[in-house]
Amino acid sequence: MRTTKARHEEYFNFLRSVSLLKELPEEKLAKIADCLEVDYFNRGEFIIREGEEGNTFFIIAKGEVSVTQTTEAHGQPKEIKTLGVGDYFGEKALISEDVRSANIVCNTNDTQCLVVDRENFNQMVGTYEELQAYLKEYVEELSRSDVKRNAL
Ligand code: WNU
Repeated sequence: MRTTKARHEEYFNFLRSVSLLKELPEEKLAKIADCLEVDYFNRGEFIIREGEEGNTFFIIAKGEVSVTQTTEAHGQPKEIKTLGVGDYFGEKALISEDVRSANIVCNTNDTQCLVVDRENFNQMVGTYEELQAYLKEYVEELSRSDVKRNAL
């Protein structure tokens, strides 16, 4: 049997390895480990669809996903990058208060994502100015690359 405590420790240790969160104090990481959910996906499943409303932030604990986006020039979404363990996604809809701006499609079976809801995301980010500034900057950069590739 895997106890609640063992699971908590596992998530805590994993969160500690995520570069985005490296500046957060341990108590904060422990809180996040307490409030996250785990979601499982198989190859081909959409984790996020562009245009939908979204209230969650994801960190990949296992597996790989593709980021795809529809542009003016193509009817089908095109892959813009892949993300793996320790990478994260879904922050843009939360930070820009907008709908999802790209698709996230699962590439590998038994992919595991740690999921943080908007309230906990705001608590995680809001109290750390550097983290907030970093993500805001990054999200603005994403918007600029969306414009460059003529994303719809
Ligand atoms: C991109 N354009 C857009 C990625 C993940 C985290 C950071 C890049 Cl800090 P959302 C769709 C998600 C979006 C981003 C992710 O896809 N994404 C991109 C792009 O070029 N989105 N519009 N590259 S990977 C990535 C930086 O997380 O958040 O909630 O859902 O819009």
